[in-house]
Amino acid sequence: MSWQAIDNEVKSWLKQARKLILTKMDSDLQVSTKSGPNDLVTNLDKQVEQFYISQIKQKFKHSRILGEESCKEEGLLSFDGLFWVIDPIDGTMNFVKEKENFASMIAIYKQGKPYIAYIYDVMKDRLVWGGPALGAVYCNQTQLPAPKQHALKDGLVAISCPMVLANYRNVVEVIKASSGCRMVGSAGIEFINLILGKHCAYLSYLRPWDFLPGKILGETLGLSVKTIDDEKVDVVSSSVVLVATKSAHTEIIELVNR
Ligand code: 2AM
Ligand code: CA
Ligand code: CA
Ligand code: CA
Repeated sequence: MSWQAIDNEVKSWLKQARKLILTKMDSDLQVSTKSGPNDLVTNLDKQVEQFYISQIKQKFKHSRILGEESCKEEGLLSFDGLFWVIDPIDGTMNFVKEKENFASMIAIYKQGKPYIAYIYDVMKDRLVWGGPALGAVYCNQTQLPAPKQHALKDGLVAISCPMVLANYRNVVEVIKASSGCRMVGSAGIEFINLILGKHCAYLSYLRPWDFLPGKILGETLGLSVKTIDDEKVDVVSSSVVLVATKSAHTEIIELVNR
């Protein structure tokens, strides 16, 4: 099966999910909490994830699926078929409070290797997609150049979640050494900001469905995606992830671990 066949299907699912979200977000939104008051899930997170899963199961039989809101399969990367990672709505808090700055994301591995990924900024109707399958990344129909290798002093950094700020106190030095700090609240949108060359780094505690789509896209364009300790990111566990231009990466690792 060609990547184009997969791509046609996935893009049609993403557009259908967008329609569902736009139709229901103002009139039929049920919000509940998961691990605490700041960890939300809505009926639309669940509905969109179930929609993707049913489509994958119908169209791509030799598949395994890891979805944030439902199924958690193990032994994934040893699998020789397609491995799908789904984050139906990334930035659920933004979705509920702001009604913007959230993304729908899918990462696909083939025979254990990164293949193709999608980050869809739903409200901007902006789809960033691509990966090793095609050796390129696009924003809608436009092929993207590799992001400019901004050094830390010339770039904005995004730093998310209290856990990072509390445990890595030198992060303040990173902010001081940069052009400034931004916090969007959706890992997917943060990855888009790096991929489009708007920011030079993003630091956050993330789970596989938060970082895998952006990792596939970012690495295709030469961004560095490592743990805060400068280790390889384990693709099936959670870590404090640093996404950065190569030059900002070196400076940040030095500052944080000083
Ligand atoms: P989510 O909205 O899909 O849960 C918010 O800073 C970003 O971190 C979002 O991309 C959010 O994804 C992710 N995140 C990861 N773990 C989280 C948690 N326990 N609570 C809230 N957001 C979390
Ligand atoms: Ca969540
Ligand atoms: Ca997420
Ligand atoms: Ca989510």
